[in-house]
Amino acid sequence: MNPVYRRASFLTSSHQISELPPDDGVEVAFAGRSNVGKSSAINAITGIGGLARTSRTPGRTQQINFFSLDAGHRLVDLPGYGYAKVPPSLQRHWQVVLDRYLRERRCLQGVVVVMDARHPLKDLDEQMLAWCATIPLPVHILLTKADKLGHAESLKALRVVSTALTNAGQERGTVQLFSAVRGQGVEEAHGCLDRWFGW
Ligand SMILES: Nc1nc2c(ncn2[C@@H]2O[C@H](COP(=O)(O)OP(=O)(O)O)[C@@H](O)[C@H]2O)c(=O)[nH]1
Ligand SMILES: [Mg+2]
Repeated sequence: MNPVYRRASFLTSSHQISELPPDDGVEVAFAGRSNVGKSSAINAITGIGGLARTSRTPGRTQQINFFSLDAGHRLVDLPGYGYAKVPPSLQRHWQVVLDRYLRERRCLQGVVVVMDARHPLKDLDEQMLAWCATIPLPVHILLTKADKLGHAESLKALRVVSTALTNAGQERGTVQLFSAVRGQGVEEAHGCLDRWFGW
């Protein structure tokens, strides 16, 4: 493992587009439904347990959290989409912020879309994939909580999501199984991030 992941540290949180840190270096953002396991994935990938705050309660991450690996490389924990209990006005706010972040951020090199391996491809996940294809930004899918699935079900999830990537116009998109609990798939995720960061 590239030791730089273990050197990750919290940089800043942004609530508005105007608060984003300078648009330089390279960023990789983690997107996904609320409570799917984005923050846990960032912790597993960096090997730092408490780096990104995780929560049993959905809808908690209502800011964009930036983590520096080194001076020019950042991981970004995006607010989760699709949590019904977030007030509509706040949902709209985040939709606009996410939309602008993904579309306008020049240093953004790729999006890791985190989905629950047990039920991937919810409507908003499909929209996210289709939307990323229009930018166009490379997408890597983590099918997380794979510890909850048997072998056959995991393989089926991989197959279904690969097909969906192709259908969404993301022929070069990639997908893998992941478990923050077991540390499964961390090396494979590093492989993708290393490519995007140019290492
Ligand atoms: N079994 C299992 N639970 C997980 C995994 N990743 C996250 N969780 C749990 O899912 C919940 C939400 O995780 P969190 O990372 O906060 O989700 P986020 O809202 O997408 O950032 C927490 O209770 C985590 O402990 C995983 O790989 N396996
Ligand atoms: Mg989170």
